[in-house]
Amino acid sequence: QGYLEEIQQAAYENRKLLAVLIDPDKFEEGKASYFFQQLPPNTSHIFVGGSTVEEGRTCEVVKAVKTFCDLPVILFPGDHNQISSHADALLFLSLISGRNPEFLIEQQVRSVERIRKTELEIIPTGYILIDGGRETSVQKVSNTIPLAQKDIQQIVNTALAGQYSGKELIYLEAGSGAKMPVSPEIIKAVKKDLNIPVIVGGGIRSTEQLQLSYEAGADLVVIGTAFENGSFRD
Ligand code: 1GP
Repeated sequence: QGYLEEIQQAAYENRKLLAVLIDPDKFEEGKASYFFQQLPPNTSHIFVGGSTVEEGRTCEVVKAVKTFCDLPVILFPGDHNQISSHADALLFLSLISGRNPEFLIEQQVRSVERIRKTELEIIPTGYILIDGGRETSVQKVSNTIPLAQKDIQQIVNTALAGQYSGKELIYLEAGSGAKMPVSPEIIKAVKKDLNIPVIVGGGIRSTEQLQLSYEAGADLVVIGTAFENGSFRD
């Protein structure tokens, strides 16, 4: 079974998934053992990626992660340099909330030669940036304007346009370190109209926020910062 199929199956069975995001820029090998011991037992995936990562660093980090845990490692790349053959799968992201061709298609085209040298499973993913109450690095780096949380219909339409154009997953992103995560209302509305799994991430720092996202319909939640700095609240 492929990694996408596993996510689809879990979504179908309403089994909630949890990805812990590792930003290769912030990963410290010396603290890795402790970090992996602290992971919640229900962690289902490790995502690896960041907005700006030094070339070659992703590969080192993926290899290190593989020595500490058996969870599937899925790349969540901020640019075409962050592709490593040591990972298991790749979220082939297109920033469909933005209107910057660089992140709609240019980075994707530039990643192809690298991808062809790997056996990564490619998962077409529509990436939707939503205002998280502060300017996040994804907003800066992508030079795109996030969709306002109140524009629920526009968010739903963007997600549906993604589904119609063949994306297998939709990722609702408030940005790493967002002040406010994607609201349950948005998740609910998107989930209601879509028939592909929905990923939610950005600014989730507590069990309560995690549960609210799940209850609203998130199939997979991504948490980075709160686990990275040990501030996640039970
Ligand atoms: C960012 O959605 C992820 O791309 C996770 O965000 O670091 O705020 O958990 P946080």
